[in-house]
Amino acid sequence: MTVVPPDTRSARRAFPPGFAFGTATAAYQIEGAVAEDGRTPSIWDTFSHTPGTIDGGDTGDTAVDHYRRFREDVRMMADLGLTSYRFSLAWPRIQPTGRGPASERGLDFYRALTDELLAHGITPVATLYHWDLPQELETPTVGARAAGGGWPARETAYRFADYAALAAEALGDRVSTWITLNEPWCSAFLGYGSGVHAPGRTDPGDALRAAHHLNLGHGLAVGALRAALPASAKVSVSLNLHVVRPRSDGPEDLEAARRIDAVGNRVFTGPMLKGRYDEDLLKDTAHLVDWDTLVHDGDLVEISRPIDLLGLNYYNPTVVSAAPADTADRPREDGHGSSTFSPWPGADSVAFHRANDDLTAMGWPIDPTGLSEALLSMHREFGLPLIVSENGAAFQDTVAPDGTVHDPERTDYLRRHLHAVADAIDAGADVRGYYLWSLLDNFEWAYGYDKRFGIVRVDYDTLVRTPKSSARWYAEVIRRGGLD
Ligand code: IFM
Repeated sequence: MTVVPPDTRSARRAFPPGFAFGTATAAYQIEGAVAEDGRTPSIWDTFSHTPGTIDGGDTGDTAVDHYRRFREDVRMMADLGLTSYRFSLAWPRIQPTGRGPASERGLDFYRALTDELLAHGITPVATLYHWDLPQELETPTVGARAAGGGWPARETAYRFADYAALAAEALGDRVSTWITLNEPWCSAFLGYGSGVHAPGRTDPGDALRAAHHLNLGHGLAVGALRAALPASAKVSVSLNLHVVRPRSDGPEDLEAARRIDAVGNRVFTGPMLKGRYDEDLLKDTAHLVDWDTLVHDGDLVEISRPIDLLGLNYYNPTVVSAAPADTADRPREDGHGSSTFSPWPGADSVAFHRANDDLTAMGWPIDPTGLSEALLSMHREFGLPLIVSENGAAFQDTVAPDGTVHDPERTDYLRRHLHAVADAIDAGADVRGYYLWSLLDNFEWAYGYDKRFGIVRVDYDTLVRTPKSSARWYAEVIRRGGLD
């Protein structure tokens, strides 16, 4: 990957006409109302209610009550001037058991939300799966299999495609851009590998099986969306591709980087965008899974159905080296939570390092050059139009006595990363939009509510929303259509 030097010009940098300035959220992180209107538990409801899984014992039961306050939230988006909004559909709201017909009450919420967005001139972008698998598909209570479902089971991919069809049939007249999966790496490797995400399983073979079935689910869902949507609709996927940097040019560190690139990136981009799993990935993981049995004839054709847009979620680069033998068993500092089980099957011999000490509240190093690199490398390798489907930062915000929140670190992070997007566009990448993570402070998965990513503060006692100074800054960028 080529490092793009930061832009040193002070002139105004405009984004291309029609560039989407958005924010992103996910259903379980903001909606609350988990038992409302027929919604059933997802794996995240079960996981977050399991003692010891989430910091502070937090759950998404109430989250920020977006389910009831969505009109107020859309008004706020309109006040900020957002041109687009990326949200996720809760599968257990739309198809409560993960099978069978859609729940009209569940769909009504998304009909109302998208109507409200459109009425305010905000383009909705819907993600089908942001991690909230119906619990009934993880541990079926009926049917032949009483346990051992979830993404390691092939059937889940087919259920996902059915759900995609139901969602598209109901909302296809309002939503023109669809994202199949959000960060399937997290679903597979944090959910079934390290176990720091729901459903909290820790089997490297299952993690790889989950990855393949997420790929298959994506491909089947692309087919289902195309069948249900008008030809003008855009179909995409959001990948948290790891910008992997070897700590040195030594062969062992290059080998560490190759392994992480294989199981962090190419495990998804290979089948989805090239119709193949790379030989080195298959070899690295052959002792963990029987790929010949796992991948059926025709799967790769299904998975590589063409998409229109590639979504990139970027937060920080990943620096790796070969690990000395005696450190291989220690919990790793790879920024993905603490577990003695690895989310990197086939890469036990890799050590993770911080790229620098300029850290967000997540402990993630701040390095916008990684965003330009990733966009350019995706552009060169796949030639697809791109969106930044997530980018943002958690910081410990301080509320002033008058209730305002001044968050210059977040503004600086966003400014530098938007410049990195502009750098990539200048260098030839076709980037169509930027979705800031996140609109509101919300439930940050295993970290609970302690980590605040929002440009709008949520008081968790009163649920009152207060735009932070970063929100006012972003509104100004949108108003001008560019950066100074
Ligand atoms: O909050 C998450 C989001 O759900 C997926 N991408 C990363 C964000 C920050 O951790």
